[in-house]
Amino acid sequence: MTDTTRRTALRTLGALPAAAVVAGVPRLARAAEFSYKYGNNLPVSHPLNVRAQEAADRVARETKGRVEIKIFPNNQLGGDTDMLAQVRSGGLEFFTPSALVIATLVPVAAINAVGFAFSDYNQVWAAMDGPLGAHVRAAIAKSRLYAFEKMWDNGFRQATSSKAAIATAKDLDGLKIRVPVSPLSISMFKALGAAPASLQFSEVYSSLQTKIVDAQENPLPIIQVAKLYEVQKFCSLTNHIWDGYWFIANGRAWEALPADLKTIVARAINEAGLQQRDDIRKLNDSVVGDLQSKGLAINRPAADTFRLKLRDAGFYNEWKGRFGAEAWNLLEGAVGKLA
Ligand code: X2X
Repeated sequence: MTDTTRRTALRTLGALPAAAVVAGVPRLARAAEFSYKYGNNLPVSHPLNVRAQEAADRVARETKGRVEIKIFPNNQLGGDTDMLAQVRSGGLEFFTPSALVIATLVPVAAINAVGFAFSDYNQVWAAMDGPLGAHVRAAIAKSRLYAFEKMWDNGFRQATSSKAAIATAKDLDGLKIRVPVSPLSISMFKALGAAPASLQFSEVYSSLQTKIVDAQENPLPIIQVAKLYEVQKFCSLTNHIWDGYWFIANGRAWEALPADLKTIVARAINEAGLQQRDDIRKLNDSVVGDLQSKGLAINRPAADTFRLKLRDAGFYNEWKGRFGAEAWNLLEGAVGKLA
């Protein structure tokens, strides 16, 4: 290839939708034996998409083109609720719902999101790579979905607002805050006195812009890549929920793969997940300065007023009942007594 034809080829590639660029590998003359679609709700620049693309490239290489994974980022295939329906029906083979979102189908999956449960990443990964994660994966399998072993990181969720900084639980009184389509998030923000509304992530930017809601809550890397600083003024580092993504596959599609290909795909996805966790940890350290420079006022509230209000409102006892003793004991085994 001459330089000019390479440049032309690259320009052509650049003009195609991301999903048509298969794993950075030239299209083989022969179609892949297993051509799988993976959808997610995040912009392409988020580490989840960067690492997923690397995993897809690796799968294409190591299976010699037998397995192709095409990525549809940024809600191209619809919002979370739509993608969850598609991965169940087989219209989509892979999806990464947040634990909050897959909990609309597998309720116990929200257990990692109990408010103010985890205090740091050591606790998070010990639990999710250990008995608590195994418990949730077994529950996901009952819905005929396969959950890969390693969860990917979304992060500790923080609150942003166009109105005022949140310093104590009192500041949440009546606050119109967007939360994901997640019963646990609604219950928690109601217990805290706020007025939460469930919206899919695909609607967050515009609902803040048009003031349907005044506040939202997400991990810092998402606030950054989704440019929420353009429509918000305050960012309060509440760390109220630790949230992660389950990398899931349609059960039938997963079973259709021969064992040797399953091994390659699982290794590529799980190892990319570990790298993605590292990316998020590093981003968490660097992103605060970037968000400040883009105009967000940052504050760091203490957890005590929030925890107390949740306890007084009966939030922990209610969810202990809803998740059941077995799951709750696994959570408390990892983080200490909550209820
Ligand atoms: O919808 C959200 O806020 C997000 C992107 O964090 C989830 O996937 C739950």
